[in-house]
Amino acid sequence: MKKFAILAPVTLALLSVSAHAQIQNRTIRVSNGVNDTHPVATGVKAMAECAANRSDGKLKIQGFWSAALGDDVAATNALRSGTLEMVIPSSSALVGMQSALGVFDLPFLFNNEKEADAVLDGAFGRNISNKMTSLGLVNLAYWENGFRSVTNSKRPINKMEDLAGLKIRVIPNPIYLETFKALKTNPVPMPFSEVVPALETGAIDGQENPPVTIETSKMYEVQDYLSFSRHIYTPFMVMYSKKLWDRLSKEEQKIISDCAVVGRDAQRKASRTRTDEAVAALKSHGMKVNEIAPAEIAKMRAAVKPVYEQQAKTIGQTNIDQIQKVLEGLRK
Ligand code: TK8
Repeated sequence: MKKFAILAPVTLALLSVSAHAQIQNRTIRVSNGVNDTHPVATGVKAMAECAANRSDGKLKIQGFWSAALGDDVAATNALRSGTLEMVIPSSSALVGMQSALGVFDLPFLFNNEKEADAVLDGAFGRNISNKMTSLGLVNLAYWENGFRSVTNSKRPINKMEDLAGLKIRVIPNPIYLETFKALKTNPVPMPFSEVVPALETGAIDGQENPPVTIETSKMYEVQDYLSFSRHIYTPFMVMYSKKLWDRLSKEEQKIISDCAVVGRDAQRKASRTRTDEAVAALKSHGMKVNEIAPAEIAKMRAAVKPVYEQQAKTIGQTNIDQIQKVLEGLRK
């Protein structure tokens, strides 16, 4: 008893000294494919402020934009080899590394953002995040890219048949390819950083992305029509290099993972408030924007339904069953 009474305060003092020393001066680079005007920049700013506040300015998170450190795949590979700290890619771009991520690309899977948030922030999302660890990646949070719609330079898409024959750039992965084949387009897979130049030269007729990405990437300069297909919801993943993560102290890890969630909330809020503003801006730049009648969307849904079965081998039937079960539960 006596010994404890003397030792306890000493131990406590030592603990608090070491806790302080466990936060070092660090610059943490975070790579992005989108521009610094995208809502992701709002999220990175919130994440960086949070990390600075909680570390007395020692942890500095610095955003890099427009694929300056490489596109989604290249930058993610840099994390795997431990030469870059962080990346915020679309999950869809990484299906070649982790095929289970394809589950999020199933067409017309989510009905709204609320469903996406519940799935991504819940047990299903965590289970998918855990699958990234063996690849040398620590997923800290899911942010929002959003519901994707089709743009092109030829014609408005009012009915499913209007898509036929259009050369549409897709994210390189089999779920996108098969979805856009089922819609009778000519899908052309390429990394995001090549899309605007390819639209400019006319190598492709169109592409598909959420309105905020279309607007912040200035696609209105090279595209005439935006038609709201809202065919796939894409999350962004906020990942840290596992090699470098393992060199951080527990305190540093805690700050960065908490702040990725603080950033998430700011990012999703910005993404949602800015969607309508982006559409208004696209119109003011001369784009023709149209809704697609529900009956036509229903036809598209039916046309792409076989993709669920066709891609089960890639994605894993269990993953498809699990996510549908979660969604059914949410829809009750
Ligand atoms: C940005 C990409 C992009 C995505 C795509 O790095 O490739 O179309 O939607 O926003 O992740």
